[in-house]
Amino acid sequence: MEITPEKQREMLRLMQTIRRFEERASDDYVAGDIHGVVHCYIGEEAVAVGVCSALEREDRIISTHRGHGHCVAKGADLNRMMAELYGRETGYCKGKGGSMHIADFNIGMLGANGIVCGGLSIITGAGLAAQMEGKGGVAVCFFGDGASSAGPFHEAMNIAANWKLPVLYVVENNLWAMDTSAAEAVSVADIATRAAGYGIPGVIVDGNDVLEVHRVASEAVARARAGEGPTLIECKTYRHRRHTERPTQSDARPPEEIAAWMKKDPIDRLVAHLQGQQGQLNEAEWGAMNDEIMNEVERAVEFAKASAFPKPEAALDDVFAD
Ligand SMILES: Cc1ncc(C[n+]2csc(CCOP(=O)(O)OP(=O)(O)O)c2C)c(N)n1
Repeated sequence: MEITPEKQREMLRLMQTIRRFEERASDDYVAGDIHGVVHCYIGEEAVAVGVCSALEREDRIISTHRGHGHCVAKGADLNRMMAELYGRETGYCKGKGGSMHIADFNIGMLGANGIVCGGLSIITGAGLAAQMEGKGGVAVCFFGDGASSAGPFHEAMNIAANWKLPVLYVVENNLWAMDTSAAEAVSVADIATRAAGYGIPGVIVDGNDVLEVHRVASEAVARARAGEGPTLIECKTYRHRRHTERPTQSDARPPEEIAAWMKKDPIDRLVAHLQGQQGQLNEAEWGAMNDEIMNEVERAVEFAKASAFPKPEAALDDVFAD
């Protein structure tokens, strides 16, 4: 299906929003204004945006420790996101969750998750819920190559395949799980081939090509809505940054590998594509879009800084287990 220039520009805006939001979050984290830990999605924006732009607001997604991109792509509010990173009571979790625990059920964002592979079982349940609701909803799980070797991945794939649940399992294969390379730790060259073990389609896509990701995701969404069951989509991509933004964070990746992937930047590629199509995006429009995004991020930081920290007496509010 044709992706209109308007939709492509919207995808670009979302990808650039993720990037600028995270660049600022990283700076503020290093400056000591944000506590906990920040994992950046920079370099992988085409996956979240390509997939989420194939979804409806009611469709549900679940994310990982590297979750800001999925939140933005699904329509989360930047102010509340930044306030959460800043630990303020106006944040999505009233400032008690931080970067790895942003959720917004109103937009179908079931949450980021600090437990590697923690989202797989939850989203499979969400897929079952969507099937039982009978309204054609789908559920999408984003996870990493590292998570694809953990037990819940295989259990989830089996049950979703068996019950034909409307789920997209989207593995973001960025070649590394912290300092462990997928080449060493994953038993197959292409994680998508694991789908064959469960009798479902496995698709490999260039995860830095947002239009291709969108096309592949749209097909899987159509299958899911038609009751034909889950799809495993492997997006080949790369993170531009180290595993976390901690100044002391190690990085085992070869510099030449990083340099090669920087040349495949998903945002540069979409800009070049739009500029190549006469009149779809000129330099002034791209500059204006970027300025608007920078202002939006700045406003989110101001919102966060003007918000109060949660009160000590609220420490046990919203605690569901003890
Ligand atoms: C159950 C569990 N084990 C280990 C960790 C520590 N840990 C955090 S991120 C990470 C690597 C995850 O790699 P991957 O799934 O490929 O995602 P990526 O970081 O590459 O996006 C590990 C081992 C954790 N958070 N949870």
